[in-house]
Amino acid sequence: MAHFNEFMNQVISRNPGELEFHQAVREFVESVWSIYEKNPRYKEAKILERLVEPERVIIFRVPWVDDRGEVQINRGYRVQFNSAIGPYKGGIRFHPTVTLSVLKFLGFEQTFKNGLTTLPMGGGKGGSDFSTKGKSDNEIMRFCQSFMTEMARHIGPNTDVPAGDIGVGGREIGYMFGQYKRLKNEFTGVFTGKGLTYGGSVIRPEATGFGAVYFVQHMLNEMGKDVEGLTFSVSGFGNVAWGAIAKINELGGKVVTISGPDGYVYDKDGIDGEKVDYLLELRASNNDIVAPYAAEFGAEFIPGKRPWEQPVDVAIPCACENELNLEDAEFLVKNNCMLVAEASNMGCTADAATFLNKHIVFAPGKAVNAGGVAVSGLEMTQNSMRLNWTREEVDEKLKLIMGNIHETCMRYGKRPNKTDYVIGANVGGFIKVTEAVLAQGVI
Ligand code: 2IT
Repeated sequence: MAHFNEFMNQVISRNPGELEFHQAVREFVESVWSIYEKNPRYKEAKILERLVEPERVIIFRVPWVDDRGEVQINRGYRVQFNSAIGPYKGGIRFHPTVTLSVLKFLGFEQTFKNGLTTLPMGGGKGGSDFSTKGKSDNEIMRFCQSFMTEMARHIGPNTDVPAGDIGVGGREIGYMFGQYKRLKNEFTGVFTGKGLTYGGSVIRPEATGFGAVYFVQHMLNEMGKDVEGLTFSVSGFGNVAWGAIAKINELGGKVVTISGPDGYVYDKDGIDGEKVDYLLELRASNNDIVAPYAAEFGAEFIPGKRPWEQPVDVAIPCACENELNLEDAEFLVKNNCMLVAEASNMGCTADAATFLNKHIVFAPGKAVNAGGVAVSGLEMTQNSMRLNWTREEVDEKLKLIMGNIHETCMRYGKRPNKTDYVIGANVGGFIKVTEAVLAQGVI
């Protein structure tokens, strides 16, 4: 392990202060280190040293004018992490917590996640410290246009294909896609998550949540169990939570929590029917709070807390990185939770993930949430073919892909009494990307 520590020290000193990036690299490299050590082909080519270095990082000024006529300045980024297996692919995040470190961790994770999907997509991520909270539609449009005015010169349907992420949904994608088309005078599949009237794919909004639940279904089946009759806690109230909740209901499970920056909602009767649609209204309101749900449906609202203190069978973090810490993990295990699946990227802190992986069944974001980017890949295919598949066709492909990712995790992570999904996902993604990097020489 001495060499591992040396390797990590180098990563830390080359990327000072980038804590989220260090965390993502450490978790990944820990999983693949023994394979790396044993394989002279990988070592001589300095594969790991290359994989932790983004191919390109673009940082730019995003000036715009608010509704009062005041000039505002935000910072924009696109991290083009790895293009070994396809054009850079990954979302755009608009949130005040966006930093270079956050986007590098996300771009790094995205590279291996995309490798797991079996589709030809490299890894990238972008965004800005801009917040849509409290902004008018016109302000959001002006910001998106300014952001795209710079980003347009760095992306393209065969170069880099962004999508949504936290703070970037159908509305923001529409504005950015529109500006790109106007600047380039080209109608191409340069963005995924587009609206259905202009090249978007059915099921893309639901895909991350649906895919996560398909993955959890496979995990449960391995344990001789099923979604039906189980109780779930979910965090967040955006796209991912919404899709997951809808699918859990469809499969006969019950979801009792959602959460926001203001606290969490406990709905003992289950979040189903019109309550699920209400989540879309909450997000569209631009207020970033979940308390109104409790008032609307007579549920309990617990301010300032996270949902992991509630006893459930399965917990699915759907909000953001490091949203479930060791204390939360200990609570869950003590309350007999049997499975935690990250639908958010790096949803658990490092010590929480280690604890959960040791005591119960745990799966990391890059496997669980890959359904989102997988349907983005299917949107790219449909755009290239200039046709649209039906809901049934896309859903069938999404199910197949999630099943394949689960199989990959089993292939590399199967242990005598349970599957180590962290090892399985990291090694599966590593081998796919590494073989492509090796074949293309020192570039
Ligand atoms: O984290 C993710 O995988 C996403 N935000 C989706 C990326 C994509 O290109 O659809």
